[in-house]
Amino acid sequence: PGDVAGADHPIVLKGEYLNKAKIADGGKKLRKNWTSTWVVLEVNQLLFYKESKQEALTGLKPGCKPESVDLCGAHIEWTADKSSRKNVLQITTSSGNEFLLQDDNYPTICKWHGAIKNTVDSLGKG
Ligand code: I3S
Repeated sequence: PGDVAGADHPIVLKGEYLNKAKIADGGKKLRKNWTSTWVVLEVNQLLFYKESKQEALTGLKPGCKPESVDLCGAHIEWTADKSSRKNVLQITTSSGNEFLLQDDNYPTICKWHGAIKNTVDSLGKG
């Protein structure tokens, strides 16, 4: 089973809670709704779990799947104008999905920005 989210791909950055808002789906703008999400970075995708326990259950419990974000062809950038919050980064996928990730702790969000950017760049080199 090649594409089962969270099952087969090496983890680059282990789970941590970040604030997440999906602001567009397939290019269509969505109403912003910030939620705290358990985020895991794998070599080719970002996974959003509702809670940390859900990561442990994935693979054990059918249907217990995270939301996955394909990083191939994606863009990541800091944004100051999509939110009044500080330390906000934006990920735009090749399919036109847009996500904001935020944490009040700057070193925390910097670490995620750097790791996601490295991943996007390495996938780009193909
Ligand atoms: O970009 P917006 O629409 O000002 O984002 C705010 C809204 O999502 C708001 O929810 P309501 O539209 O239900 O009021 C949130 O409570 C705010 O947090 C959003 O603004 P920030 O600046 O926090 O991203």
